[in-house]
This record gives sequence, structure tokens and C-alpha cells, in this order.
Amino acid sequence: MRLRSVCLREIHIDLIAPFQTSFGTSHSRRVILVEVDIDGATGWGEVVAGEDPFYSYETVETAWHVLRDHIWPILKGRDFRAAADVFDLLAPIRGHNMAKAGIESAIWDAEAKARGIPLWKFLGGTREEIPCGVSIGIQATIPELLAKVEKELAAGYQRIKIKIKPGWDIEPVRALRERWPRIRLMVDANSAYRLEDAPLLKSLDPFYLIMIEQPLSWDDIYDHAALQKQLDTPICLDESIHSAADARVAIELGACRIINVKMGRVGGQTVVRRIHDICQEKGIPVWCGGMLETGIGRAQNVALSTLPDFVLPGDVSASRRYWIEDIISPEVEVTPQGTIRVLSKPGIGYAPKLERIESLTKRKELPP
Ligand code: NPQ
Ligand code: MG
Repeated sequence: MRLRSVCLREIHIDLIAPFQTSFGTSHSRRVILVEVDIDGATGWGEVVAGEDPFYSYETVETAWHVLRDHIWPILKGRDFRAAADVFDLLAPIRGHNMAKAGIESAIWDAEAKARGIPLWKFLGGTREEIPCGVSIGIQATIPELLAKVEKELAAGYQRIKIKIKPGWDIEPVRALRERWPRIRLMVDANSAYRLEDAPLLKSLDPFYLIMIEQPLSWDDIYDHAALQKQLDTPICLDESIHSAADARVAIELGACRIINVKMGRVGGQTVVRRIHDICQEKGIPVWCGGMLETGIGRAQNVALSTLPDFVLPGDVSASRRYWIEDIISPEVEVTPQGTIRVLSKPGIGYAPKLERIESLTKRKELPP
């Protein structure tokens, strides 16, 4: 197969509500959409890099530059066997996984469409319905948090994750547990703590959280292993896992008992499948993280979540939790049981709304 053209678009789209984490507050997203033509089949991917280098060093600007000036020259007109070969072709470029994943995922969509099969099946998915959770940002007050959680539970979501940071950790967790003793509850610190905070994190043990996500530094694995030894609550790594090698090291060191898999963070579906297989073999459950994606990235996440070791509810939720109007049709919807059912159309299965995308586009380029 041959990559004939790529179209890069940057769209700006407002979030329904601000989203606050330990590293900042987002009100809207700048999102790069990647449209590819593979032998006449069109595929769509999304770059999940943020506006600022806070979640990771990649940003919208670095991803645009790397896609246009480094990735496209490698892939342009190149003959390759399958989307599964793209990651290794891009190996000369170190890092920049979100940029790589943006184009690889578009190529997977195009290849699945050319073959006339749904992407989730093409990736090796085995589940037609995926369990869903929500990620709830830091709130101004406990009553506001309780109201948010009540709404999501009423919508059917199977698991609640709240963002924590020093000063917003024990109290919100205690309040949630008092109100809902039995729900599946977890916290995500986005690297807001140090190993010296182990006693504080240990004091979360009595609340039987299903996991604590990324308590320590984004570039650490070693201290997480030291912390995990002191905690009964499983640690889940997010920011620290950038490759299959990272996953292997983290598991071997005992740095985590669960891994959050994000296609953008690890560089595309091929690496996701490698990490998935390593985790499955080692008995480590995985789940699909979220990056405030528009419908394109969301649809890609739905497909990945059908792989067999994605046994825990992910941060893959309905379009309407984020956007007044999504950029795909149909929108991603959640059943009253807190699941998303896969579609049976070829590729990602959801159609990009071209007029809406055009109206949100702030920059567009077809590199020669
Ligand atoms: C996480 N996401 O699991 C991330 C963090 C995150 C849904 O909790 C712009 C770009 C804003 C990327 C906010 C969720 C972001 C972002 C949060 C990623 O850690
Ligand atoms: Mg996280």
C-alpha cells in the first residue's frame, strides 16, 4: 500500500465545561486532525497533544512540525505492507509519539476501510461492548463534586475517577466513600506527589480505591516501585509508560499492577498491541485512557478498548460529556448500563462531519 496524500487540519473546539487537573485547567481544545489517502481509501486520525507541554512534552505546535517536516517525508509515496509497519518505519524519529499515533491511526482506519472491515475487528478486538468510566476534574467544592458524580452514576457509568492534587485528595475521597460505599472509585494524581508523600497516599488505602493513577513523576518508574511496596492500593501508570520497553520495566520492577494505555502516548496502535500482549502475558489488566478527544480520537479509543486485556472500564465516555456537537456522526453514545457498543461499519465506523470540521478549522495544509 502507498500513502498518496495527507491533509493536516487544526480545529478549535470549546469544552462544555472546564476540565481541571493537577497541571492546569482546559476550557477548549486545539486538535490536529490527520486525513490520509491510501490507494484511494480515506482514513482519519487525531493528535492528542495538548496546547501546552504539561501532560507531556509534545504540543500542538511540535506535532504539526514533526508531522509535516519529518514524518510526512519518511512516509510520502512509500510502499509498505500494512498499517502495522508504520511505527517501525518511523523509528528514526525519537519520541513524538502523539504525532506518530495521529498518522498511524489514520492509516489503520484507511486500511480497515479498504478491507471492508470494522477497525475494532481488524485490530484483533474480541468485545462488541466496552465498559465505560468517567474522569472528573478537580472541583471548587465537595458538594459540587458530589453533584457531578451523582449525575454520572445516574447516566450509568461503571467507574468514577477523580483528579487529585495536594490539598484535594483525602477529603473528596472520604466524602465520596461516605455517600457511595460500594461504587468503583479511583483517583488520578497526574504526577502531583513525591515519594516522601507515601504516608499520605497510604492513608487512601482504607477507601479501597481500585487504583491510584500516576502519583509520582511523569519520567519515573523506580520510585513508583518503592511506593507500590508500601501501598495496598494498586498503582496504575499513565504518563510513565511511553513504550513496550517501559511497560516491561514497570511490570518487572513491580512499579504498578495496572496500566493505562493511551495510543497517543505510546505512538500508535502497533505499540498499543505490543503493550497489550505483554500485560496480558504478565496478568496485568489494562484500560484505555482519554485525552479529551473529539469524535475521531474517541472512535479510535472505542476500537482499541475491544482488545481482550482491556478488562477495566476506560476513560472513554460519551461525546456529549465534552462537546455541544461532536465532529462525527453518529456521536459516541453510552448505554444506560455504562457501555459503548461498537459499530459494524468499516474502519472507525463513525463518519467525520466535514462541514462542521471545516467550520472549526483554523489551519489546513497538504504538504507536497
Ligand atoms: C489523564 N485525561 O488521564 C488525562 C489527562 C489530561 C481524561 O483524565 C489537554 C490535553 C488537556 C491533554 C487534560 C483524563 C488534558 C489532557 C487532562 C490530558 O491523565
Ligand atoms: Mg492519567
